Formats: sequence, structure tokens, C-alpha cells
Amino acid sequence: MQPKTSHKALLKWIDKMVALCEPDSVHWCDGSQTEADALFEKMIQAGSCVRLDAEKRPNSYLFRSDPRDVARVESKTFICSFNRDDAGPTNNWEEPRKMRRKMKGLFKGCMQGRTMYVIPFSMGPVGGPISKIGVELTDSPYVVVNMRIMARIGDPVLEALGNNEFFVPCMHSVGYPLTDGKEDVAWPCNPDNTYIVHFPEERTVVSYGSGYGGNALLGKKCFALRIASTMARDEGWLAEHMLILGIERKGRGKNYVAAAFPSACGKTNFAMMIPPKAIDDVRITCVGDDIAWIKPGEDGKLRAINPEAGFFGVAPGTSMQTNPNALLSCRRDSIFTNVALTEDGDVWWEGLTAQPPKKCIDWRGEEWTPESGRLAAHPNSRFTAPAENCPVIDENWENPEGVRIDSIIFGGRRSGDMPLVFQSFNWGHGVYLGATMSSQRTAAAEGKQGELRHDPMAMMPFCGYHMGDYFRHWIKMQRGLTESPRIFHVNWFRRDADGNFLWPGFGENLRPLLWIVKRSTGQASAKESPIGWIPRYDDMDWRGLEYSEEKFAELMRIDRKRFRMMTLEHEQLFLELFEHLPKEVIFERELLISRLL
Ligand code: TSX
Ligand code: MN
Repeated sequence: MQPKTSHKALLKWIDKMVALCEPDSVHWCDGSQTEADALFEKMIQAGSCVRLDAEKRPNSYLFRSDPRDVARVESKTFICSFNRDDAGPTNNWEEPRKMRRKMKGLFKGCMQGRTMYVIPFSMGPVGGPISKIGVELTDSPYVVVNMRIMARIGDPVLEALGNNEFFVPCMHSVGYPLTDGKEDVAWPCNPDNTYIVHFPEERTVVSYGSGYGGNALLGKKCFALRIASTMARDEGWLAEHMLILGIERKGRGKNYVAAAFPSACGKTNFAMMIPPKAIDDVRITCVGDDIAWIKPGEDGKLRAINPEAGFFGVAPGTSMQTNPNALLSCRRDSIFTNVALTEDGDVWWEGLTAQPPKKCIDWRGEEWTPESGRLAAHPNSRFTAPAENCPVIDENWENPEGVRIDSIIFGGRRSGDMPLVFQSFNWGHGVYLGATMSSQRTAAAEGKQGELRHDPMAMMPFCGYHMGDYFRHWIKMQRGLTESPRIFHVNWFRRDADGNFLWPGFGENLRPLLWIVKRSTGQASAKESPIGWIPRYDDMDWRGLEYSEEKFAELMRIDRKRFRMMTLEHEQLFLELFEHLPKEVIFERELLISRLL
């Protein structure tokens, strides 16, 4: 196939990779529906996927992965900076030259018997001032059809790339060559030799052995977070693991909020939540559910884009009760991975309906009944859905200039201590709240259930450089801004002594969100507390919800002793990062302790 560009650096890199990987052919992806249809047809023939029922789930497909390839592999994820110190103690590091040599060995002949797909992709609207271009080379047609939903791909991107624009080279192989006519399998992968490698100084990604999610769709975690966070540090902006939502109040205009949550907090649910019926003068719209690129605008205020074009959401737990807008987003034109297949050619997962189907095919391809005692869908099963299918997608979601961010929210899953919502005293204190973010592990995650785990700004697995330098960059970001967003902390998961959730969550989260937006625009009052500004009972909008002042007091209670103990855990994290920490976060801890005495 003829190259469709005269970009010298791109052509040179592809020639080199073709010589190394030895694919049978090279396919330049144009991104068209015709191309996607042909790829799906080929994958159906190969037994890699099934087409779902044309009425129940139009233009949608189901894939089942190898059971050994079902999630991101953090133990095999590397940041290969020149100096080990630049990767920091929270990342795996290997010397770049040594890792390059290792990758070269793995990639030698790795695409024999396969097609190499060239995927030019844009993170953010094509040609936008905040957007960036990447090119992924992959031997996985599954990656192509997913990238087509999650990013803008194909001819328009090549055109924007022109003859010498910058791009991030992203090299991917499932690591399963079909040497000498070896037979293919439904989900080729190489779990024993999986590596997800980042070269932050070179701005390149190399991934081998996995075809799943963030290991293989390299525009998402690898580029838009790990590489982009490094670019953002160097260029004075922020690449964050944040959702972006719009909140429009009748007669009071519209504001945008960015929020970072660790896993298992229902980030996608929050990003497209439906307000309680009684609050009928507020509209919530979704700009993005996972990643925000945030840049100072001409006016010295922060503006953000969602660099992605789709949702790669966890399926289990998603229902018409928890998140109707996510379900409607994957009503059509979607890809499902590792969920169950029903008898009528639709999908099912735990939590989708109160009643499970009488029988179905589980994520491993085996017959399943409610009595079989296994999960029908893998806990990390996913839907890949186009953002434009979302009923509440924001009118500005593709605005290349982004949306103005008025509030930043950090959150966590905390059963015992954190109040529903509070506001930081200032930017530096807000950065401290983000830096010391912590969440309880759920059954799905590895490790002891209920144990608190630090996840600064929800970026622990996604920061492409030293976490201490990352805090410093956050502190520095305020300089040069004419006005900075207000920073808040929320917790939907506080429980009473009997273990019951104190807060109903979901749509009711609009109430703390309303206070957040009013605080950010000087429209709500608050009370000072040792940990920040908190709403009084009367500062909250209680229309349509019976929630007593006593219960609110319990929900908002600040146990000074517990918070003093918490600062010891903060110290533990800070010790690890000590040499790179900005003194602001150390002083914020001292101030917090003083206020808690
Ligand atoms: O996503 C959630 N959100 C955010 C929604 C906008 N979940 C789901 C779990 C995370 C994967 C929540 N679970 C939330 C929440 O706000 N809150 C809870 C806890 C909870 C669970 C069930 C109830 C209440 C709270 N049920 C009843 O009150 C009947
Ligand atoms: Mn995420």
C-alpha cells in the first residue's frame, strides 16, 4: 500500500519498523466506516469477535480476550528517562539504551504473517491549538477499530501532520508472530513478555505483548497521560487524569469543573450524572470522563480539552440506575470486550439488570447460568463508545480552544474520615489536597480490602516523571494565571457506625457540586474549619431530598485526632519523594497540623 504522506521523519520511522517487524503488508488507516466494516468482517471470519444483534445493538461487536490479558500491567510499565531520578521512586525505570536493545530483540520479526496498520491519530480536535498528533503502528486490527472510537484517526490527521509537524511515535505489537504459516488464535498476545515502555525525553512509546486497553490503545494512558504529562511540565500546562463536566444553572450561566478520582469511585458516573428531579433548573453536560489537557489561555485563565473522542468504560455496575447516559452511549456503534453474550445477541454484565439472564455465554466463551457461581463478565470488562453518542455530551466538547475551568475537584473512597465536601484555603493548600489524595481499595483491586492507598491526583500509575517534580509543577502553574480555579475535596463514600453509606450519592452529588460552583463564583457562603472551608447546612440546596441537619453534621464531622494521624501517612509519602518535593507541600502539612491541635 502506498504511503499517503511525504512526511520524511514519519516515512523513515515506518521503513525502519517494517524492516524490524517484517509484516506481510502495511495498511495505512484512513479512518473511514468502510475500512472499519472490512476489518470487523475479517475479525468475524477469524473468530476474534461476534457481531451483536442489528436491532438490539446496531453496528456493535463483542470481543473476548485471552484470560491472561485482561488489564493494564503496572509491574511491566516503564518510564525510561536518561536519569533514574527523573522517573522517581513511584515508577519502574530501566536505562533507555538497555531497554531499546531489549525491545529491538522482542520486535525482531514480531509481525511475520500479519499486517502492520499505520494509525495517524489526533488527541483533541484535529488541528486544534491544544491538540497533539501521534502515529501508532500496530499488528492488531482490534486496536485499529478501538482507536477509531477513542481518538480522531486517519486522513484528516495525516493532512494536519503535513510534511514536518511533530508527532509522537507509538509502536505496538501483540507479540505473536505467525512465522512459517503458524495458525493464529482469537486473541493473540504474549503475557510472559509484556512491556509498556515510555521514553519521555524522546516522546515515544513502545508496547509489546498485550492487546488490552491502556496497554495497546497507546493514545490514552501512554500518550495522553504519561508522555503528555512530561510535555506539559516542559511547556507549562497540565495533562491530568480528570473528567470534565459542564454545569448550567438557569439564569446564572454555565461553569466547567475538572475532577480527579482514583479507580472505583464512579468517575464516569459523575461525569454524566443526572440531576435530581426536584432540581429542574440545572443541567449537567459531559466534556470527558477520563483525561483533561489544561492550558492557560490568552486571558490568563485555565482552559481544558478532552483529548479523547470516546469512553472506554468499565461495564460491570453500569445500569439504567447508576448511569443511563453511559448505557445510551453504547447503545450502538460500540465495542464490548469481555462481557457476556445473551441468547438474543445482546450483551450483559453484573449489575446491568436486577435479574440475570437465564443463560448466556460468559466472557471466557463458556455457557453460563446464574447458578454456575462464576462471573459472567470480567470485572474489568469494557465498552468502547463514541462520545458523540452520549445524550448529555457538552456543546463545547469539541471546541478546539477548550472550556474555561472554574473548579478542580479531588476525591477518594473514604469510609471513615473525609467529609462530603470542603474547599481548600488557596491554590497551594489545594495542591496539598491533591498530593495527599488517598482511596480505600475495593475487592476488585489487588491488596487488602479497605486499606488506604495513596494516589496523588489519581496520577500514581500515569505520571511520566518524578512525582515530587509533578507537585512542584502544580504549585508553579498558578504563577502567570490572572485567576486560578478553586480547589475542592469530595467523598461520596462515608459510612456510619453500622457501615451504611451516609450519603445517597449518584444524582444527589449535584448538591455538593452546586455548592462547589457557587463557591467558585462567589455565590455561596461557608464556614472555616481546620481542614478548609465547609458548607453549613443552609448553604446547600436541599430541594427534593429529606436529609436532616443531624445527619449532615455526621456526614461533615471532622475528627481532629483522626486527621492528625492522617498527617503521619502524608509524611510517609513525602519521605519517599523528599528530595524533589516543593517546600510548599511540606509547609502545608505543618500548617494543617497546627490547625488541628
Ligand atoms: O458511581 C458512584 N457514585 C458517583 C455517581 C455520580 N457509585 C458507584 C460505585 C463506584 C464504582 C457510588 N456508590 C456512589 C456515587 O456517588 N455512592 C455509592 C455508595 C452508595 C451505594 C448505594 C446506595 C447509596 C450509596 N444505595 C442507596 O442509597 C439505596
Ligand atoms: Mn482512567
